[in-house]
Amino acid sequence: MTFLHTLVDNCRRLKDKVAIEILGSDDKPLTYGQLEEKVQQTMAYLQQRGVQRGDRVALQLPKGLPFIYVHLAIMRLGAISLPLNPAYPPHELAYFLQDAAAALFIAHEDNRDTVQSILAPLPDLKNVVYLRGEGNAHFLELLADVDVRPAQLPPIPADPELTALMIYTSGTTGRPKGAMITHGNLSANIDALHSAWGWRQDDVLLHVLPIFHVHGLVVALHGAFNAGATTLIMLKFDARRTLDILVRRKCTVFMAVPTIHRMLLAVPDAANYDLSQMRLLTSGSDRLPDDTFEAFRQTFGHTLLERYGMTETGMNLSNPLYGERRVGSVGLPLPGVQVRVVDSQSGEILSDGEVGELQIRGSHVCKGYWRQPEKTLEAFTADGWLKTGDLGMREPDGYFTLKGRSKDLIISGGLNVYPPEVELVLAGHPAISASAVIGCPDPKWGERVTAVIVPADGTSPSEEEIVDHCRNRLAPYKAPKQVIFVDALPRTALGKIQKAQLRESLCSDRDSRLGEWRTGDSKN
Ligand code: MCA
Repeated sequence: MTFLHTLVDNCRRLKDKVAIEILGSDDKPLTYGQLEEKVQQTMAYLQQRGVQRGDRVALQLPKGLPFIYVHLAIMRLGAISLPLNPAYPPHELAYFLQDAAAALFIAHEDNRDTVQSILAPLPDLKNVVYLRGEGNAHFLELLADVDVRPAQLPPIPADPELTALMIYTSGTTGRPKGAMITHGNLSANIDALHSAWGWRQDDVLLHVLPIFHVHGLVVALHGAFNAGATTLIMLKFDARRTLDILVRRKCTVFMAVPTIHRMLLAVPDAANYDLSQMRLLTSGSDRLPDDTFEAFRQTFGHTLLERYGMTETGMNLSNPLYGERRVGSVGLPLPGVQVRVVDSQSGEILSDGEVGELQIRGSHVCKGYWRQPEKTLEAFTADGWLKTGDLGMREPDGYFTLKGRSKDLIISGGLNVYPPEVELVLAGHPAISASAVIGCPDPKWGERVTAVIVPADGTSPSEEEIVDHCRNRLAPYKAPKQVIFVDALPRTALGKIQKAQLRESLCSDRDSRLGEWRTGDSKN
């Protein structure tokens, strides 16, 4: 029984119950029965477009019902759903479509120019569909012409090894890699979270996250579908509106990243919102600072439940629903998840209290990276443990604490930014002789992407010019929020840039504390 079997079962059982409501939209609330109907129509539509089992179907759509129908229909056909960030500039988009050898691309009309500019060298891409306007209306027009014969739709994929979803992750070296997430992985993780977080059919989830990441798509949306719960979708995060809806719509579940929790705390009269009906507020995708944890408890009377996950695995560790939610800890392994702490040099398994790399094993861990067998080999040990690149330790009572990263990674607002990717783009600017990209503590984003630049001889590039250069080539959140010019970069005897030294000398943690930001400005 996979996640999709449970969802279809819920659609039958809870036919008249609202599955999704898109807040502030003309689209009517959608019942579970209607969801199944639309997914079946979308399956038939995709079949007409030639989609077959195993095909990669890329979707770069705004948050909304068409995204959800298409994503579920792709997986139901045994094809592979490849959700993409709508903000990718042409350069990044072309890479993903080409690498995945996507057979069909469903995009939004607003992105037509970008898409058209990159189509020429994509021989596998047989078909591009553009959806117009906001909401559901145009997609429903497309579906209206489809002749659905349920008997001709394939059965729900039952093979747990079949890839259902591909999400790209970057890395410290080389090109982004598509993590192949199978039906078995999705089911294992959803089942573990269902019991650990006590998902209930009468839960109401307020969903504010993007749906092209594992957090918003799998943990939140699939989690609610699996439980037969109701999801209220906010299309664009707004802190005050979030608080307002949590109260007014009697939501019970909310999932977010520390930046979002800080934004809620920054609403001037936040404490006046009575969230006492809520039963679960989670935090993840980035470390939850102690002061945010405490401020949240004081302001809203709720202890955030911090958990730890990765695109390759979904969720691994979680503080308990009942029992101590420990500040600074990512909690205990979820059911079925094996976690160990290893000395990454010697491979030795470390004892409680010793800091090493966290390694993960279990049926929720992805089967590898799309068409990158050498990267897959590097990422796993011979006996199947995924090397996370995160440093941590286990307390004697089983709680795990993160202690840093062995990989060169910045987390900004819950989004991973790999410095080498930004440095590569900076290297293409003629007025830059050398650069290092580091994360400086930031009161809103957790870390802000900071570019340290040595200008080329005889040039004096402006900060704006450098940021624009990056924005034209990278998704906006990866572009530096700060540029610092220096004469030279500190290097080791072997020429390696000493980033720790740069962080120490150039990052001021003056404004990294929550209080500073809450009373200061809230600019990006
Ligand atoms: C938006 N901007 C950002 C970020 N988000 N800059 C740096 N880091 C960010 N995360 C920039 C935009 O480019 C824009 O710049 C300006 O901020 C305002 O954009 P806007 O969209 O209005 O921002 P916002 O609504 O305030 O968004 C902040 C946000 C968002 C809601 C915190 O970043 C967000 O949804 N983050 C959650 C990410 C997430 O779901 N991560 C899960 C992946 P300008 O105006 O200059 O153009 S990790 C995962 O899935 C694993 C499995 C896990 O464990 O969870």
